[in-house]
Amino acid sequence: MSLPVFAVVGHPNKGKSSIVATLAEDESVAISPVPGTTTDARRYTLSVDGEPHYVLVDTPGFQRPGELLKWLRSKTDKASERADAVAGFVAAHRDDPRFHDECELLTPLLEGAGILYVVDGAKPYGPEYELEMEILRWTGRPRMALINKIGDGDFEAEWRQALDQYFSIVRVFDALHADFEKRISLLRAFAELDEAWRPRLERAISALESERAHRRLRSAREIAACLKETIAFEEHASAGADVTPAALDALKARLEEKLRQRIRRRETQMFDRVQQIYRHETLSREETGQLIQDVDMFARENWEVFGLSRSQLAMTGAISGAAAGGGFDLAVGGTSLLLGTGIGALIGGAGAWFGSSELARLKTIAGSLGDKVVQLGPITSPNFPWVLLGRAWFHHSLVAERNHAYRDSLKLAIENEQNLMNSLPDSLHRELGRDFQRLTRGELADDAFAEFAGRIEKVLALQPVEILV
Ligand SMILES: Nc1nc2c(ncn2[C@@H]2O[C@H](COP(=O)(O)OP(=O)(O)O)[C@@H](O)[C@H]2O)c(=O)[nH]1
Ligand SMILES: [Mg+2]
Repeated sequence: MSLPVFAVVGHPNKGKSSIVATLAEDESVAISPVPGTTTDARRYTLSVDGEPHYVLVDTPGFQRPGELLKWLRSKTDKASERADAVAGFVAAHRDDPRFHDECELLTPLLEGAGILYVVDGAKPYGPEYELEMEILRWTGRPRMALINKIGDGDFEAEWRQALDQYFSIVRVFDALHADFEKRISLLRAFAELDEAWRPRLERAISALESERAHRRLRSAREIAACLKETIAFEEHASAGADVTPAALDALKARLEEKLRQRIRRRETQMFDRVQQIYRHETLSREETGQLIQDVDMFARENWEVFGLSRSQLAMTGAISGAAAGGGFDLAVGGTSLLLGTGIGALIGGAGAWFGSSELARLKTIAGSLGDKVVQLGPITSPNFPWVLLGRAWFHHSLVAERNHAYRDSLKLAIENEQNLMNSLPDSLHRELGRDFQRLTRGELADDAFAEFAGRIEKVLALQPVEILV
C-alpha cells in the first residue's frame, strides 16, 4: 500500500511550511516571514524507528491563480474533464517560469496527494482566495482546509462560511503551538479524507503514541546516566611535597573550575541528546528571565529555583545523609584543617551557592616520592543532583512539547517563586533522595540503575510549571 501523501498548499506566507515542519517533525523545513521562501515543492516523510508513515509536501504559494483558472475554463466546461484539464495545464506550462510555482504545487496533486489548504484566520477572507479554492476543486483530490492564525485578528467564522463550500473538512490548527493531542486529532481527520489512507494513518497514530512514551524513557535514561557520571567526577593534581597554604588555595580553585567545566560539558551533552531524541538537534538554548540572569548552571539563582530549598533538604535527610557519608564535621571547620589532617575541607566560595553546602570535598592522598596529590570530588553536595535533575526536567518539558515550526530558542527560565521540586510527590521525592545518597556514596548498583531511570521517567511525566512559550 502506498504512503498517504498530503500537499500543503495556499497563498504565500500563511504558515504552509510551518504546518509541514510540525506534522513531519522536521526542523530543516524553511520557514520565514519573507513571502516566496519556499520556491520548489519538497517532500518530508514522517518516520518512526525507520518506518515511514506519511509524507507532507511543502509547496510554494499560488502566484497567478486568476490566469490559471482562466486557462482551465477555456479548456472544458464538463465537470468530468476538470482533472484532465489541470494535468493539461501542468504539461503545457512545465517550463514556463511565470507558472513555476503553480506547476510545483499542482504536480503532487496530479500524483495522488491529498490537499491541505492553509489560510490565515487572523486576516479577513477575500474573494481572491476563491480562485485558489476553485482550482483545488478542479483537481478533484480529497481536500481539507486548515485555519492557521498568524496574529490577533479573528475571522474564523467568516472563513468557515467560505471554506465549507469547497472542503469536506475544515479545522483550526495552530502551526506553532499545536500540542501532541492536536496533531493526533488532525491525523484522525486526515484518515477521514480518504478511506484508503485510514489503515496507514491509524498505524502512524499508534506508532507516534508509543514513540512518545519511548522518547520519555530514553530521555530519563540519558538524565540518569548524566547524574550518575557527574556525581562521580573527580579532579586530581599534584601539589608537591611542601605545598604552602596559598599554593594549595590556588590549586583548589583550579580544580574546582575544571570540575565545574566538566559538569557543564556533561550537562550540555545530556541536553543535546534529549533534543536529538525529540528531533530538535539544532534548537538553541538560552537561560534568561527574571530569576535567572546568569547562563551558568552554578549561578546561585539556578540552585535556588531548580534544586531543593533548605528545609526540603533537611526533610529528605539529604544533609544528614551527607554527614553520614563522612567528613561533614571536618568540612565545616574550613580550609585550615586541610593541611593538618589531609582530609576534606570546604571549597572556598562553594557554600555561597547554596547556604552551607559544598559541591565536593578536597582530599589529599599520598603520591610517590613524598609528593602530595589532591583530589576534588566525587560530588557530595546534597543539592547538586536536585539542581541537575530540576534543570533536566524543565528542559525536557520544553523540548517534548516543542513544535518543529517554532524556532525561537528554548528559554530555560522559570518565573516562579516556588522551588521546582515542590511539585514532586513526596514518595518520589523520598525515593530519589535515597537514590542520590547512594550515587553520592558510589553505592548505586548497576542493576538498580533501571529503577533509578524509571523514577526519573516518572518525574518527566509530570509538568514542572506552567510553561509559557
Ligand atoms: N504567530 C504565528 N506565526 C506564524 C504561524 N504560522 C506561521 N507563522 C509565521 O508566519 C511566517 C510565514 O510562515 P511559513 O510557514 O514560512 O509560511 P508559508 O509561506 O505559507 O510557507 C513565518 O514567520 C512563521 O513563523 C502561527 O500559527 N502563529
Ligand atoms: Mg513556505
